[in-house]
Amino acid sequence: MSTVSLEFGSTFADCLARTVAADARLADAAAVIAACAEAAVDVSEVIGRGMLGGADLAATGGNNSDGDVQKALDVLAHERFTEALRGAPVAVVASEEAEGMMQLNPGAPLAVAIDPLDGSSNIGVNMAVGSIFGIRPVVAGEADSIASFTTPGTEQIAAGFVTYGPATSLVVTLGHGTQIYTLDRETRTFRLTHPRLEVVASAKEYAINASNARNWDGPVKAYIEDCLRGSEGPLDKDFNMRWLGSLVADAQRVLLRGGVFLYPGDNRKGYAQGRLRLLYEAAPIAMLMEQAGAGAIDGERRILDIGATGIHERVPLIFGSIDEVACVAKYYGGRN
Ligand code: FBP
Ligand code: AFP
Repeated sequence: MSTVSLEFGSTFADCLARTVAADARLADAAAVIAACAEAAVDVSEVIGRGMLGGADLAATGGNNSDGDVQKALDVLAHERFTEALRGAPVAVVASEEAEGMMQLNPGAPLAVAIDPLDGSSNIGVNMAVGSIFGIRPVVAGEADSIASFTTPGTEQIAAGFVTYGPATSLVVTLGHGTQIYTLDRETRTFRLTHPRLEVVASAKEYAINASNARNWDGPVKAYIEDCLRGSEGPLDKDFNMRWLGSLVADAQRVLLRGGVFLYPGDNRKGYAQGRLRLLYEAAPIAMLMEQAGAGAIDGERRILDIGATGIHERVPLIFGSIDEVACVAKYYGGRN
């Protein structure tokens, strides 16, 4: 990984400049992340005002790509991030809030997959939500086709997410480790607060929506049953459980104190591949996890090895502390 040395308290702009000085090939991706950071500051301010901002951010409107009802904040975040990406070297965007790909700057080198507002069910109840993005090269001569998004996640140059929580934080990787920047609201500047994340290899905390237990895939059912048996079962330790209803917030917790997150496939109609999207949820989170020494699989395959066949494709997602992910893989019949 990195030889770039980044210091606590440095501004995000300084850290990007240092990273690009060390590897000039990252200049375009750095410009895209800088644009996302600017949009995130605006979205954070809107969220921070809540109902005092003059609009109900949870008000429902149209439907997104999946037929989900869109909330006002979903639409606002989509528009703000799209506007920011238009000013960056981005040719094409795949957003959760748009059915087809959006062509932005013909000839530009990068493709961006984005969930502008993740954790929609938390809007309106003052709980953490986020934004997630993954940045890939445009496949030469294929800017108009899906080709730039069907390559495996290993092709991502950079990835990140923003958590709009008690503090707003920006979690990023440009392939040189994973860092967290915290928003200084007074100066509207992100500053480095976690220069190099290293997720603990083993932990005793899992995150899963337990209300779906009767519908889960067999291996996940068996794994969680063993977690519940605690130190009296084969896993030989007592677990704690957390579920925030927001992938970014759960992912940030896993990055900072370890554990494992699971959104498996289940028997509900439309959930055979779980709920989360490969391009703009699973693949960026997987890159951030791997860059912090953690793992991400769909049960049998490494998430970053999977290529999408459609921009809104779903994938079962299990990520977190490397030993815990390996343990879940064993329930799927893996050798690890
Ligand atoms: P949205 O795309 O509607 O925001 O949903 C994604 C998500 O909120 C994830 O962030 C979270 O992990 C998951 O849905 C929660 O799903 P469930 O309601 O099934 O527990
Ligand atoms: P604190 O008093 O330590 O803040 O804990 C209270 C609390 O966090 C409460 O807010 C939660 O509902 C509850 O603990 C969660 O408890 P579990 O850890 O048992 O899930």
